[in-house]
Amino acid sequence: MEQKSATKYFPTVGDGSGLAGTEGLYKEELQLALRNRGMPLEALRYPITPTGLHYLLIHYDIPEVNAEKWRLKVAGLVGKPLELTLDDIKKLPRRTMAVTMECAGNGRALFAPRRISQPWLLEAIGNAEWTGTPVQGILQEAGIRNSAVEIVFTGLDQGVEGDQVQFYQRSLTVNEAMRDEVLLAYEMNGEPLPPQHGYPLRLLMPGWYGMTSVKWLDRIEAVAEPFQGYQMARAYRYSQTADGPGEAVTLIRARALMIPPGIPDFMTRNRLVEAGSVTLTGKAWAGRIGISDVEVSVDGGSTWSKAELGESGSPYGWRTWTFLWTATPGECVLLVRAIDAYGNMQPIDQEWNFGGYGNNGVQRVNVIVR
Ligand SMILES: Nc1nc2c(c(=O)[nH]1)N[C@H]1C(S)=C(S)[C@@H](COP(=O)(O)O)O[C@H]1N2
Ligand SMILES: [Mo]
Repeated sequence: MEQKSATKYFPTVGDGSGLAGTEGLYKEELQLALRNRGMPLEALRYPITPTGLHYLLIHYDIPEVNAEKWRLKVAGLVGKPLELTLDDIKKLPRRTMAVTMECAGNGRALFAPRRISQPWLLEAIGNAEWTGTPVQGILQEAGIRNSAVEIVFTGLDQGVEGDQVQFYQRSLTVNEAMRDEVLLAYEMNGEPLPPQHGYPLRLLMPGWYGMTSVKWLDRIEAVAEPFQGYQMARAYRYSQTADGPGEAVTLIRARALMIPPGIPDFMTRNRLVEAGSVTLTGKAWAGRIGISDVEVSVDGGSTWSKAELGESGSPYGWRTWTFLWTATPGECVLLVRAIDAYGNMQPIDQEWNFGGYGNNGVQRVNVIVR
């Protein structure tokens, strides 16, 4: 299924290790950063992220799709292979959900050394409202066979990665794919998906890091063996080395983020805040696990206090937290951390891995109070 190539087509960026030190940024990282924008952290103020502020991650090119001609193919170990039009899919049971999406590479550029790739700091997030139909229904209609162990989702976008020519592909076990909340989504925030978010149809896997939510879906295939494509076997592994197998990256780890208070310095983004009462606020999430607490430190991490948690609206969406701070003149570092329902606390520094995945180390905001 995966198209292997023995050819090395393109030069390597950097010294060949795949890693970069803490100084500077390669032009190629900047090129990726300009294609894949992040959500400015002040947009944490919106309960539902406006479409134009939601982060983007596109490995290759945004494919051109003619929705009239487009069909979703459902194939492999099924009794009745399907070819569905967008209208066919829109007639199926419809569900709308707010879902926090986060790229597995969020925090990558805060690791030292860092993997040469999309250099996210903290902004690879968004919480849109997605509408679609459960994957479950389509697999049942196609008559998925008992011999199927995984479902492979293939996008229309093709590129070269790790010297392999490939379509973007990810798989899920049948059990995960059959969960109620897993959608084939055709609307974002009440509008048809925009090109950059997967028009006309994408997978939406709430609670998992974003790589699983395959955009520009072309086909869904039930298979008898765990799928070993590049994006499963090579990328998205927690590993200490470039080629170590490591553990698969799956669920979103706990994270809280703060709207940087006051006003920014243009260059450093450090903050200037007026002394007095300041309401610190932001959002917190932990994939499908849910948040139990959010804590704030206004003294660089020496002491922590509980923040107040808002309603948990959607089980897969973020929650608001707030904390009243009496700011006194001087310099300080503000921190915020989330604890998930299993008691996992965001670390100050997350354990390093080669790909730069799952770095939920706490946010630090440098502030001058005047
Ligand atoms: N077909 C396809 N699907 C894809 C990708 C891609 O490059 N191609 N990127 C994945 C990654 S790594 C992430 S984080 C999310 C980003 O979704 P968004 O751009 O809608 O925020 O889409 C995922 N789905
Ligand atoms: Mo991602």
